[in-house]
Amino acid sequence: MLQIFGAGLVFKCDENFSIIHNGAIAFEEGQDSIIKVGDYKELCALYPHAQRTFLPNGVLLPALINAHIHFEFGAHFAEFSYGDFGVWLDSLMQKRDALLGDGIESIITQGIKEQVEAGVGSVGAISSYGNDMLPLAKSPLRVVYFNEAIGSNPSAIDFLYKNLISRLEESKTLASSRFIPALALHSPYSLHPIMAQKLITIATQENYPLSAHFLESSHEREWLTQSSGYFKGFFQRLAGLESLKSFYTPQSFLEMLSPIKHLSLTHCLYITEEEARLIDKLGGAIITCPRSNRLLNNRFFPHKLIRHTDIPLAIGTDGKSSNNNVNLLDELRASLYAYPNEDMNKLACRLILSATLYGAKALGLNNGTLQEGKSVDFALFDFIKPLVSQGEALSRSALHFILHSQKPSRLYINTKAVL
Ligand code: MCF
Ligand code: FE
Repeated sequence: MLQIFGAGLVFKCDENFSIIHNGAIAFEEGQDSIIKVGDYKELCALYPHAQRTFLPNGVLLPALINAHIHFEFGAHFAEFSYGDFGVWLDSLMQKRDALLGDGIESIITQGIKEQVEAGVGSVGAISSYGNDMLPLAKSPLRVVYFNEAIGSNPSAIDFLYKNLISRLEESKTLASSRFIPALALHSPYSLHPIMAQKLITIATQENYPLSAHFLESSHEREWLTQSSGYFKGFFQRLAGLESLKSFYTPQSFLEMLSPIKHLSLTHCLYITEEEARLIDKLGGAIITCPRSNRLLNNRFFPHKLIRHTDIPLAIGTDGKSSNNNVNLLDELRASLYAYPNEDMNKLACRLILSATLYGAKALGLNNGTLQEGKSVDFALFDFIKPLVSQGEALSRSALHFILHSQKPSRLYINTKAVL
């Protein structure tokens, strides 16, 4: 059965942030490929037998993409300390075991529900332990499932590597167009190069998306460039490690990632312009998590760093260990207030692209934009009044969308109605 979904405003989420007034998309049920995007009336004339839905006050846009989220970190309430990465990490290490107690399933289910109810269709899920694998595979979400590797102590590497490979193998048995196995290197300060190299080889051979936390804190920059500061004490306390030297420089870490096709680096709060150019050369994406960055590092990603590059800037909520919730619409709202020197309407358009087009680029997905041939992943939000009145510029609707959107009235993922 052919379906037409339309709205008073359609955000195509292409590079120019084109908006169609009274637009629509057409697709065949069960076929994950948009057939046509255009004027609602024209589509109705073209496909007279299609089933139609039209919301005159609504906004139709690609289902949102939360490019970086940890579903496993959520079993706590007001337990972590914020304001500095070292203070946060110490508080996390102290409470780590308690985080993974009973009830983890319901916490993950709650996180999935929060995604759907914010209009999120795809997630980049960073999995530290594998507890979120089955719930995510069974969920309606499109999931790029990043099996995360961590471990700097050479004596533990064998065990940690085997554990990671068994998680990866399990995730491969669940692979589908909606569940994509992938790999994550936790960060340059926490992963031994032997393990990193093995995983990069696997990701390259199998064409897995690969993600890493990168230069999130000033402490990380100090450790990578001078092998001193907070992390020196951290490793001494952790394992009494002998070789108290960083495994990489920022540059050597990035260069090691050069064979990866779908590369994303999360946070990047402390990269230099030169490192940004290198990320650009590698074809990498950056994922920013603004509320987490404010809480842990007192900083927002400086947009000027990537102004002269083609780096896609995607957005994520991070996990509940560094946020009050994992609602991507709240993340967009918070971001509006993070850049007081930027033009508000232009910023709003860019933020919506970071949650759609650039999220898809970061994760290597065929969605995030309403265009023929793209996946049938879309959200339809309804409002009590149109977001633009007659004679006003359509582009002002992006800001009002971010301010007022709560829960979509329809959400389709992989051609299936989820809401
Ligand atoms: O992105 C934030 C902050 N930076 C690094 N790691 C995490 C974040 N949220 C959760 N984590 C997890 C990470 O996956 O923390 C654990 C790892 O399993 C401990 S090491 C910081
Ligand atoms: Fe994270």
